Amino acid sequence: MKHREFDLGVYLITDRACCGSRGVEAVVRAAIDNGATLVQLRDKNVDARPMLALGRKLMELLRPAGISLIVNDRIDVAQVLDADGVHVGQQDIPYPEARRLLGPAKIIGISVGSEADAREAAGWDVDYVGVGPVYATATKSDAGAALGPEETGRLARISGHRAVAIGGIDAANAATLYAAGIEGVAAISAICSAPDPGAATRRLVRVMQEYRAR
Ligand code: TZP
Ligand code: MG
Repeated sequence: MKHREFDLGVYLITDRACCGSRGVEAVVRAAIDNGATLVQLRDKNVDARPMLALGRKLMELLRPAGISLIVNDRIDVAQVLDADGVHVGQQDIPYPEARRLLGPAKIIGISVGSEADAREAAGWDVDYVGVGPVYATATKSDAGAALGPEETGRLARISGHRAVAIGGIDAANAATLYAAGIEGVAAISAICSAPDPGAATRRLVRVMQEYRAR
């Protein structure tokens, strides 16, 4: 069984601190109303129950919109929610074990930050790779050195998988990534910290659409 289709184009990753008093749910609503194509629930500092509670709310928003919910790190939370998939980093449960736990129908994305990561990913049947950080970012303290758009594109090609770029991406630099052959851009602060998350999403979506129209 093949999992459902998903669009990496403008991939919102949630962050409670960046969303602030507006709350994660309101930011996700604004983003999907303005063209975000995929959403990841990410929270490094929360227990399972509040994460499940938020995940349930996001599933209620996303399901009717036909947008997939990916859960960062927490395979158990993804299973309880029956979310569409998970994203696992280089220090998380390895891809083969994640696939064994989730089965063939779920979306599994993995992080790629080096040529070694990309080569390992090439041997796996992952659904997508998240390549980065492309640019310097304050959002993830252990993100590593910035790769730049060319190296990001090269690592994506080595992996042989659909790829989304991550790290310091906003509407001003997103075009460079699409031009480098990357299918989508993932953003935390460009959307979650924006004064108007809906308008910020729309700006990213416009860049994506310009590239897709070519
Ligand atoms: N992985 C690599 S960089 C990063 C993650 C989760 C943070 C991206 O956040 P921002 O605010 O879009 O730079
Ligand atoms: Mg992780």
